[in-house]
Amino acid sequence: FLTSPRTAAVIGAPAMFGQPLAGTDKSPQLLREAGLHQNLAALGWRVEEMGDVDMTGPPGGADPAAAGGDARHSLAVGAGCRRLSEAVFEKAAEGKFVLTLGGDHSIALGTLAGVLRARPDTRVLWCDAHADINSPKGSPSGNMHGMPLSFVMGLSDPSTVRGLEWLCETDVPVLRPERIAYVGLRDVDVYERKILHRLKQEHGLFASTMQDVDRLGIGRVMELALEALGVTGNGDEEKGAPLHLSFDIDAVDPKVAPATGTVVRGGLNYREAMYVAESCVETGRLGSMDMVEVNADLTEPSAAAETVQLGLVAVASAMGSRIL
Ligand code: NNH
Ligand code: MN
Ligand code: MN
Ligand code: MN
Repeated sequence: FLTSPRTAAVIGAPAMFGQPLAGTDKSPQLLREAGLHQNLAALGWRVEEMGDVDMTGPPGGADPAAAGGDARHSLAVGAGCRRLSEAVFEKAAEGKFVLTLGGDHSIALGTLAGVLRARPDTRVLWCDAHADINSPKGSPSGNMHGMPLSFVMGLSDPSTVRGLEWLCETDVPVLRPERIAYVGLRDVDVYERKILHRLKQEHGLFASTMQDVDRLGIGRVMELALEALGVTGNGDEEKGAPLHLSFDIDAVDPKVAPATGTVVRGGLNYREAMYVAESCVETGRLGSMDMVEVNADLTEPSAAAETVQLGLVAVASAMGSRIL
């Protein structure tokens, strides 16, 4: 599926309407300024910078009426993700590695729609403290960064949410539960727990928690996750499904990644976070990645810079950076 080997398209998705805190919109630029392109070039990538997608809202401006309710700011989230999905689709279809810089995690609605349309066999590794599988009705917050998987997996009907109608009108295959694996979970809502239990029982969904990391170690957890996804990487580049890594920085412990909107203690340590990225690239199947939820406005500058740096090294690890 990577027919344009070693070419990475970098897409900025400066979204902030999937959650209430301003600042996630600055991350694409901060990641670039911290040296993203130089890092990727040093790893041997040809970098195609696509600039930022407009994630601010529908043409004609924001819709103040959409601020409240079950799916807050759905017009803005929907319009931005529609544009993002087109950009991701185009680059994925060109056979390039697609790196999307968020933005809050609602952008995964756009990246997954685009990558699934171009590469229908795609498997997803979701590295996050949260499950992001709330429905608009089930969500306690109404924040759409907690919902992208519900729509992409066909558990909520996009035609019922203003701004998301395009998702059912576009030829996007549904992401089946067998094709997603969670790592890092430790803050799951009541409604989400029901969904995850059902999907586990009925479809063998792989949903690991921090307790599994404690018990088995990150090495075994990633082995099981990739096995469940069927991307164990036997070196055959022709066969096997593509892998997408959606990396929410809040999967990492707040001591290591403090600059993010919904911190939850007890997360991945620095090496465990790198290991997730490293084991994804080692499959030889990784073709796209999101780096999301970095919010440099929420901490003092040095803590923010460290979080941006962590995002950068996680991307580098996923794109082939080696210790030896
Ligand atoms: N589950 C909560 C919600 O839906 C929090 C989601 N926050 C995230 N997700 N950062 O990754 O509102
Ligand atoms: Mn998330
Ligand atoms: Mn999260
Ligand atoms: Mn099934």
